[in-house]
Amino acid sequence: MGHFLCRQACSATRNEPMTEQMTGAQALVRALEQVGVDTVFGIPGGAILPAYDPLYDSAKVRHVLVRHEQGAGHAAQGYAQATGKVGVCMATSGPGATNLVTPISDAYMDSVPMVAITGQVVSSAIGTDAFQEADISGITMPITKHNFLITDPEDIPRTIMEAFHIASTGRPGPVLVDISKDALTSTMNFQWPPVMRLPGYRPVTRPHSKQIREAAKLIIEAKRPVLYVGGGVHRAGASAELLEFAELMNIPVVTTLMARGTFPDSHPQHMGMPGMHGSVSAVGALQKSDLLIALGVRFDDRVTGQLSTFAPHAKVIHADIDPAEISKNRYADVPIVGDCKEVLTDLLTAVRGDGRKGDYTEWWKALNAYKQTYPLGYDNFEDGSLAPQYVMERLSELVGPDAIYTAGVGQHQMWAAQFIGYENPGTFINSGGAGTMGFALPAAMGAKMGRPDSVVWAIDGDGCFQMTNQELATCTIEGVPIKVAIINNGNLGMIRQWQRLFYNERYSNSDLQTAQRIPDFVKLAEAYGCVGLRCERPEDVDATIQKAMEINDVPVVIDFVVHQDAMVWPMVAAGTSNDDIQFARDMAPVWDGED
Ligand SMILES: Cc1ncc(C[n+]2csc(CCOP(=O)(O)OP(=O)(O)O)c2C)c(N)n1
Ligand SMILES: [Mg+2]
Repeated sequence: MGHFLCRQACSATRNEPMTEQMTGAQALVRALEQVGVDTVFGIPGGAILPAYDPLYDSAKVRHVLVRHEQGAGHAAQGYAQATGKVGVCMATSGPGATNLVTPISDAYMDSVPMVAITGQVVSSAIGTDAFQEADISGITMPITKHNFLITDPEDIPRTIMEAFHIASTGRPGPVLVDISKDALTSTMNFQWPPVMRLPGYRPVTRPHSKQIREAAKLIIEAKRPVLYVGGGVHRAGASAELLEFAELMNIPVVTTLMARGTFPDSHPQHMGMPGMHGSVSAVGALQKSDLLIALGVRFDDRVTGQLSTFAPHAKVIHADIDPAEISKNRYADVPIVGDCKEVLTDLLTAVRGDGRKGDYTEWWKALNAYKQTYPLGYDNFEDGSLAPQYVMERLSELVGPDAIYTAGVGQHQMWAAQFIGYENPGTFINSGGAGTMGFALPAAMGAKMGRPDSVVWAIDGDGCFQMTNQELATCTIEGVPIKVAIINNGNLGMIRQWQRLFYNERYSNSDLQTAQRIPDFVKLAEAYGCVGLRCERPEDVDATIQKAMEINDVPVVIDFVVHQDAMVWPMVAAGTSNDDIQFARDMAPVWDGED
């Protein structure tokens, strides 16, 4: 991501700095062009309106008019994750800006490079409860990597450059630029390139050689090492180095929800996804390990389960570009601050230099036994209704690993993580940290706009879909032919699952009544100018997917009507130990040495 900015900045470097008189609004658009922005998702309003006027003339920046600012934010996230560039969204002051809060917080949790630009009321009115005033920089202070309030137009070009630099370097994240209306309308001197003023912002990317040596020593001496791989490895673009290192050392790999595809699912060393709905083999590998090589991970509670019993026998090497992550949840015996690509490259050199390799014969025997004894599975229903997991398996088979998949949040998200085979980094885009319902559809739109040649499928829940489906209008009008697979179980399924397991089957407010076709998703799709398809029986799944694959001029929505009682297994109940994982209700694996 760093290259993106450098390339833009360098291309703007001339002998004479460019100086020109213009309005702050014109300067904003010019600065966006200079840093290489080609797509902005947003909705205009009073305070940001001055910026929309020069935007109308820009030949370089395409503005996509969304139907809700939340859609703009998630589209920017999808765009960023599909392209590796910074995603950009724009909104007006007050309610426009507050509608961006959810995607900003989502981007913060998942380290997505994003710049959000908001209009603010005129500077003389700030703090007076003026019409459509909200203190958006105050509101987003804890959920942005950095944020700015601009009231002087002269600050606009420099701040835009800084915002893109901060968003895309170090640990990526969202940056908010709030600009008062008078700063947009006043005249200023535009100079490019500006000089950034970011004293103290110097992310460390090169790992310390002493830490690398320590890590290499532990790895060579370990008996049961595991590579615990998170989203940071993908953000660093380090999949090739990961594969090389894992194969050289013959170490098993688990990929978190944010790292699906960073290591190929089909690889014999892949143990699966760890965590609350992870595979027994991945969870078992972590629990029985004597050394976690944790790369770009956060030791999130959804992965560790009860922290005090997580991987109890393991020493920890923890590499992350953000020093604040290290030893935050779990003590790191060998902390390494650095970019995962550089960490893996240096580790490769260190272990090659040493020449020794660990003997993991016993370890692999145990791991392969976990894999064979407890593969992912599911039940089909005797009444001939559709199992959602079967839909995922067929999508995986027919659509394949070259497509980009996005997901909402809930059971369908977990099934998409479990039953679709990912082979390529960045092909599963979902809301991991925040768990934001409504993420899938606008994120798919953004991903498709960033990578128009890729096939993009949104795997959505019937609940999630009802939160952001209005962006289908945007997709149809802007010519963004995404495909949406609604896993329609008629319920807030993940809520229903918890109520079934932990609340005595008291299904309080989780029945969406979608089974009565309110709304009718096929008609809704058609109302938005999309093709709507419905599939209710296993025997129709392949033909329906194939039909959707043949339509490439308009968005396609498939209403997969599935059984309401399908459950996500395995499961580690919240707050309990990973050792108590169940692969089906009241069914626990038998670990070595147990009866
Ligand atoms: C914005 C938001 N509100 C509430 C939740 C809590 N929540 C998590 S999963 C879920 C159910 C999602 O239902 P649906 O989209 O139908 O997916 P399913 O679990 O049925 O596959 C809810 C309400 C959330 N994650 N996000
Ligand atoms: Mg549902």
